[in-house]
Amino acid sequence: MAKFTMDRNFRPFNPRPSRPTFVLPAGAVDAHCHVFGPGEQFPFAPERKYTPCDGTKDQLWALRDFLGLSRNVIVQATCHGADNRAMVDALNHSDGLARGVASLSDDVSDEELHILHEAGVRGVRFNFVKRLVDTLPFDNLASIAERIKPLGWHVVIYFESRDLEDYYDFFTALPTTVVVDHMGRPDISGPVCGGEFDLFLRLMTDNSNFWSKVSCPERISLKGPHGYEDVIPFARHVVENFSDRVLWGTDWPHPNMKSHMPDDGQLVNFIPKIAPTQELQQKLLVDNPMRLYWPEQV
Ligand code: 0GY
Repeated sequence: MAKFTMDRNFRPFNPRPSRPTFVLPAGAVDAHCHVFGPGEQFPFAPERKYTPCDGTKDQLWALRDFLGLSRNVIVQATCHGADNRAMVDALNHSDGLARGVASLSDDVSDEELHILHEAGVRGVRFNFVKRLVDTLPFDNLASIAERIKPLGWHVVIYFESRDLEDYYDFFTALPTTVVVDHMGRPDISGPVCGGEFDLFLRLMTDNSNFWSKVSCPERISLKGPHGYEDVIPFARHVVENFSDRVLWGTDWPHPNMKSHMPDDGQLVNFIPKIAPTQELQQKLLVDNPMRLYWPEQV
């Protein structure tokens, strides 16, 4: 049985988050979270760039219930490579309350796609963050996108803002709905409008098949753990301008956080700052994720 030791600089998640003061609407979805292992049961991938602590499905359900969430979208973490077994096991033990986003190799079989779909996978993630993965060539990714399109799946893309220009044409040629992780990791030292963030806003404005997660203020903030105030104008602008195409998630168990480990209760309290009305909160937390991940129940 494989034994894994978490990287020395890997920060484990906060086991005792605060209880949020913001009361989530009924049916709220955490649309970006992961499971890690447990490594002994679901080994981490040989090609991984980090070895995390375990973050199990039962711990994820406990967090969901504690925060007042109802459902999860579990995004395959890079430490598991294209071996989706830990994520699929979580989906299969979720009583239908979790859906998934997989990582695929380009030789994935039709049978495997069928099994993933049956388990509740509704998207594939293409990751362009170099510290996390060796990304497949564009041609291979394009052929994966063509394969998953007939299943009604979407593509989730994770990249850093400085790379968007290089990837723009590839992204906009994708044939499905495309969901951007964490607003494309903006450099928020610039302005919301009139600086580097303009390219991301153009991507969203000119391409109605693009959605964005307004998640991870803890990764984007330049100020650290005390409220993430500097992220608010960026995330709020995205929520207000693309209200039917935004998603929110905790990003639990928060892989590779170096500066601090966020308090998940505080992340929930951040929501009304970026989605200040009940109508926006309902779209961000319930209506949008339900339309994308549980359309048969809408
Ligand atoms: C995130 C962010 C990160 C990690 C991963 O799959 C992953 O390993 O996505 C990161 O290190 O920025 O969305 O969880």
